[in-house]
Amino acid sequence: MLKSTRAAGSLAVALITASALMSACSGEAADTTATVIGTDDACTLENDIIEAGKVGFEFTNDGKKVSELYVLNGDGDVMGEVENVTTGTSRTLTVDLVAGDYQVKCKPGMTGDGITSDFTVTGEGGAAQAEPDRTITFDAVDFTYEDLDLTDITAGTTIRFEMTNTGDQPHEFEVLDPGGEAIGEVGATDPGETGGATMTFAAPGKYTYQCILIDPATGKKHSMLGMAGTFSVAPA
Ligand SMILES: [Cu+2]
Repeated sequence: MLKSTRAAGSLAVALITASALMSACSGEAADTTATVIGTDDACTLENDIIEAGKVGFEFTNDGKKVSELYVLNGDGDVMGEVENVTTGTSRTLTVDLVAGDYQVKCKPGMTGDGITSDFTVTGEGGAAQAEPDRTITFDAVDFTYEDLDLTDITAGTTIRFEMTNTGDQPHEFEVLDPGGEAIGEVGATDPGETGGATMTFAAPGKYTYQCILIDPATGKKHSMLGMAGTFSVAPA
């Protein structure tokens, strides 16, 4: 893939390295900001080479549909997401990134495969994702998660999830913390495929998991058809 944006001058326009610019709307201070403009048929990242560290992706939805923004690593793992970004509004997604190849993905209408843009992270900064303490392997079928064992998780644990789709529709596995914020997800995974994600359970409490892809036959989210549940994370 051609990465022709070598001209540092044009990068500086879109890349603003000033923590002072980060507003209080994002819990985490970013080292760098990057701008993503989503429409109903495009997902435009204004710079495709980004310095390693905490990157604040300022996502503006210029489309007519409600949208989402994801950041994916080279393995296709979801590194972070913001959902329910309505027309004409902006949200910031802050993700800690080490050097490597990544994608941003906009999902207008919050369904389907979404639209991606590639980018590269360079430099020495950033914190690598925590090494998993263990792996939980399970299946997704239409419309339930099979062999999903979410018992005995304590706060501070990092878990690798591996989901194999043995159903007929794409499925995802999104986890929300006790405050309702997404902490990670196995992104939409096609039938016959296996998707993965690594998530750290920072706080104890009641977590939720769900698949909110839409069933074409009923127009309902899979979560309403059985692909949802809760589990407890015990204090460390
Ligand atoms: Cu599903």
